[in-house]
Order: sequence, then structure tokens, then C-alpha cells
Amino acid sequence: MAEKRVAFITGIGGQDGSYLAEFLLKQGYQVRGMIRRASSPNTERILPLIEQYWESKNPDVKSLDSPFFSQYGDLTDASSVRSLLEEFHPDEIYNLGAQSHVAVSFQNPLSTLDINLMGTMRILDAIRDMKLPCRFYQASSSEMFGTSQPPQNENTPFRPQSPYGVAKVAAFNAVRMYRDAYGIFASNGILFNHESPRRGINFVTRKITMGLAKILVGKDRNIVLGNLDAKRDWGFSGEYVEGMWRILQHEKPDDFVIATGETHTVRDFMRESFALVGLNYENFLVSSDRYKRPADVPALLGDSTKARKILGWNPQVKFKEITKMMIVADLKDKFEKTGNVPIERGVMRDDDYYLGIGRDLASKLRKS
Ligand code: NAP
Ligand code: G4F
Repeated sequence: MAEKRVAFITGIGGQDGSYLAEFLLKQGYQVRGMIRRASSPNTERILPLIEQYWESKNPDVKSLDSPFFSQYGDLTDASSVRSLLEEFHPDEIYNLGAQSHVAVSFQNPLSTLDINLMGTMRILDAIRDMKLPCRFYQASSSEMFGTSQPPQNENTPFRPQSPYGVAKVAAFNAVRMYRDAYGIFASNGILFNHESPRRGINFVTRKITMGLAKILVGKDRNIVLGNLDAKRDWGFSGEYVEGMWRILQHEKPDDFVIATGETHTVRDFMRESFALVGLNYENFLVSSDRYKRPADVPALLGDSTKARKILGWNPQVKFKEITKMMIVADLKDKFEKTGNVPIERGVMRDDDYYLGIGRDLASKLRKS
């Protein structure tokens, strides 16, 4: 019987890491992950996998034979990176671990570079030094394009506007350099913004959908935002992880843009979210300089023709569907936590059911 392929994911506890782990397990991989030690839980998104493959549930299966297994490690700690590579012997490495918040990178520029650039170098150099016969995927970002005019593709110049962008450009170049100099199968996925109900709560889309749910259950009165005019090409994380995998299945290492080809402003996202429950967003929006950045990326719109043609990757989930998916998930979560769920549901789908309750609460809000 053919040996199972082993995939190692840094940042497995993040939004993308959790979807990628689920996707690869379905493809029959053994999935290994690096988890960074934290004083409070940072594995919530992969809890179902941890529980499913928990040692106590599978006492006869050794950790290293289990389909899913994660270990503590840190991208800032070269010895932990090396130990995990020695232990797991991966066929494919997905480097998703990062300080991924652009605004935070202005406050913590050096640690952002240490994790996002040096962390990538630590893995690449270990692959070189240990002569690992593996494929390497780097989570590059549309933030690298900065002020370059949209639409952006693989030939668009990088003009980063943040320490995060600077680190990602340097890591992108490191990937190319290790590919050219040492023949390592190392590829960049240049992913445009992608969201989901698992998105971190301080990114703008989730801040809006969670904020709306809080307003509806009476836990908040408004949402405070910074730059409303920034345009983003928002896709669905659950689909983008397949793009990552396809990039590593290609016959040669290369760089690919992954995007939907649609762009919308932050204001559009706010308007669409509130309109879904019949509210006018303007009555709930507070604008504040607090959330404005020293420099921002004005407009992102990805041209993923290359990925479509060469990899056959085609996104199905676009702006309206993502907004709805995230709102339904946040409404469901809030209603369940506050006990605000009528018992009679019948055969209604989640979308209709939770949006229906959302609209009822919104109409009460309009009257009060
Ligand atoms: P995310 O939810 O913030 O996940 C990042 C993960 O990296 C978390 O599990 C985090 O662990 C881990 N991490 C942070 N510092 C680390 C360190 N020093 N050592 C090891 N792990 C560390 O981000 P995401 O949205 O899934 O994005 C995944 C990757 O794609 C990131 O590299 C991001 O920069 C890049 N990217 C994202 C997008 C997007 O729109 N989502 C677009 C382009 C590129 P903790 O939970 O402990 O913090
Ligand atoms: O949701 P954001 O924080 O995402 P941003 O900065 O585009 O970065 C995300 O996408 C990148 C890909 O291009 C990834 F590489 C990166 O890891 C991350 O996933 O902000 C989107 C826009 C920005 O223009 C920001 O200024 O929304 C604007 N915004 C307005 N008010 C806000 C807020 N952003 C946040 N986070 N919070 C606000 O209150």
C-alpha cells in the first residue's frame, strides 16, 4: 500500500490553517501542525480535529501514525522549526504562520519581520541544510502590491505600505531565491483577502458581522471603523486553501495570484451586512481615526487568470455570499449564547432561520 503523504502546516490554528487541515485530511494526507504556545486557547478552530484524533480516543494509534497531530513550535525559534521537520519528514510544507494583522505591524514592526520574514527563512534554510525532498508553499499576500494600480497580477510591481507588506515582499523574494539558487520546490501563493466565519475578530469584515450581531442582541450600539473607502477583493478562505494545494501539485514551482476578480469598499461591506437584516448602516457607524493606519493600501483587485488557466482553480463564493455566510454564523453564535432562539424551527435552513430572527430583532430596534 502506498505511504500516505505528510503535510506540515505552520499556523494550523489560524483561519486558513484550520480549513487547509480539513481539506488535506479529506485528500488522505497525514496532517501535522505547528502550534505556538499561548496562555489562553488558540486551537479553537481545530478543536473538532483535535477531539476526533485525540490520543485517548485512539489509544492504539501512535501520534506519528495518526492522521492529525500537532506539536508546539514557534517560527521565531529555529531549533523548534528544525525539530519539527526532523520529526515529521513532510512531503509538503504550508507556511501559513504569521503576524497577520497589518495595523498591528505598524506597532510591532520588528517582531512582524522576525516571524513573517525570518520565520520563512528559518524553514527554507532548514530544508536546504537538511536536504529535505519536500515542496514548500509560502503564504504571500496582495498587501505586497500596496499602491500599485489594480487589477494586480503576477507581473504587477510590489509597493508595500506597511511593515507587514515589507516582510511579505522579502519573504516572497526569499522563496524565489531558494528556488533558483538551490533548486528547492518553493512556490508563492499571492492571496487576496479571504474571509470566513473563522476570520479573526479584529479584521474589518468579522468586526462588522460580529458587531452587527451584538447590536441586534442589545450588547452594543454601533461599530467604530477607520478607512471606509479602501477597496478589497474578498474571497472565501474555505476555497482559497484548495488554491494553495493546487499550487503545490503543479509540475514545477511557480507563483500564482489567487483572487475573485471583484472589488468592494469597506463601506459596501458595512452597507450589505446591515441591509441583509433591513437596517441602514449609517445609523450604526461611528468613524474614528483610531482605526486609520499611517499608510493604507487603497485598492486591491486580483487578476487570477494564471491560476484559472494553469491550475484550474475557480472561485465560486463571492462578496454577497461571503457577507451572508459570516452574518448567519455570527447571528447563530450570538443567539445561541444569549438564549435568544425560538424553539419552533421546522425545516428552515440556517440562512433563512437566523436571518429571519435577525430581521425581527432589527424591526424592534427600529421602533425603539
Ligand atoms: P491567522 O488566522 O492570523 O493565522 C495565523 C496563524 O499563525 C495563527 O495560528 C498564529 O498563531 C500563527 N502564528 C503567529 N505567530 C507565530 C509564530 N511566531 N510561530 C508560529 N505560528 C505563529 O491568519 P490567516 O488569515 O489564516 O492567514 C494565513 C496566512 O496567510 C498568514 O501568513 C497571512 O499573513 C497570509 N495571508 C492571509 C490573507 C487573508 O486574507 N486571510 C491574505 C493573504 C495572505 P496564534 O493563534 O497563536 O496567534
Ligand atoms: O480587514 P483588514 O484588517 O485587512 P487587510 O489590512 O487588507 O489585511 C488582510 O488582507 C491581507 C491581504 O491583502 C493579508 F495579507 C493580511 O494578513 C490580512 O488578512 O482591513 C481591510 C481594510 C483596510 O483598508 C483597513 O484600513 O479595512 C480598513 N478598516 C477600516 N476600519 C479597518 C477598520 N480594518 C480593521 N482591521 N479594523 C477597522 O476598524
